[in-house]
Amino acid sequence: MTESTTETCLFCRIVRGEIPAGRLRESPDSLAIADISPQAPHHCLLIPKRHATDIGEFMKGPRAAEEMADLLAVGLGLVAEKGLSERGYRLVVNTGREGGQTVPHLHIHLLAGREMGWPPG
Ligand code: IU
Repeated sequence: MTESTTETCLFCRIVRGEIPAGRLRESPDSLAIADISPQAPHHCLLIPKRHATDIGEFMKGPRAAEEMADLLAVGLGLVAEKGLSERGYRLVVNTGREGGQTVPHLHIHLLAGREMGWPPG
């Protein structure tokens, strides 16, 4: 699915402001929100405004490289703002069923503030 937006997608609805969320940072192409069920002291979601179900679909877009760079820049802005780089942090893209993806709109998890295990569960 590569439409720019959808009526029913949860994250498209958050981007449009139809569903409230803890909006942390925004650019014309990207939105960062606080995860509703945080798995670490800092748990944000970096969401591209253009709808794509996963990273494979997203990267087919004509401006994908630019949009992805912007999404990461928004995330790194949060890293700087919250002072996370010294202790470290983790970026995660769950993809598909076995990858643990539950919301079918690409998003990058930004997790920080506790010791992370490896491998992830
Ligand atoms: P996942 O990688 O697709 O499993 O991540 C989806 C995330 O979206 C997950 O961490 C949820 O807690 C989060 N989330 C949210 O922030 N707000 C919501 O209304 C819903 C899910 I539903």
